[in-house]
Amino acid sequence: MGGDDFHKGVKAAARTLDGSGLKILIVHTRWNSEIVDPLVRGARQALARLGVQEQNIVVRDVPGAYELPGAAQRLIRQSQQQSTNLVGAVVDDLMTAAGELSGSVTGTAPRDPAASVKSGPFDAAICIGVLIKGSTMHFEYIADATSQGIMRVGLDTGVPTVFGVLTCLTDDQAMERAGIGRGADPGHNHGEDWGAAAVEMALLAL
Ligand code: DLZ
Repeated sequence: MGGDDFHKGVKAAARTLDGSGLKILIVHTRWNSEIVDPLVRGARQALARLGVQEQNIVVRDVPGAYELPGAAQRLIRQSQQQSTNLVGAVVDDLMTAAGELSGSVTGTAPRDPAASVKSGPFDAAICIGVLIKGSTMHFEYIADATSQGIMRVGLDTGVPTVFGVLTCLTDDQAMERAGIGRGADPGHNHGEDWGAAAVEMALLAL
């Protein structure tokens, strides 16, 4: 490893990723919002580039990084519970069929499946936040709890949950990783990688 051909960061997936059938949750913090907001934008841009429909991206915010795992778990569980409501699903299907039938009878255009909100649970989630070390031990405790918590959300719910939390020693480190660095090179927006990771993990199959 090393030398001019060394590629730091994630190599693009070998297979084509089609996110057009996916529903993705983004939970982000309001702490450090000047850095978090560009990261959220980067994630959304990657999702759009991979075909995820705008209406199938649900975005919620929480105060700080410590709240990310609990919020993500609650929202994922809600989406899973809603989709196990079989009566609702059957009614939904019947309504769709009736709408399409009436469309064909009246001559109006059939429903465009690409433009509709996908029902069912989230296929993946992305937790986005920025922790910047201060002069106390707060950083260590929150970073540890948040990273462990986000891992647990993914394993316990079965929904891939991307760790989109920067844990930086300085403001400049965080800004460079959000693509808004103050130097000549603004850096790379890691939110783009997180969006792509969510689609890749949602589509993971044998
Ligand atoms: C308290 C705190 C501190 C000191 N630093 C950050 C930070 O850099 N990034 C962040 O997202 N949140 C921080 N918080 C807030 C905690 O994550 C949490 O919101 C509060 O402790 C309330 O539970």
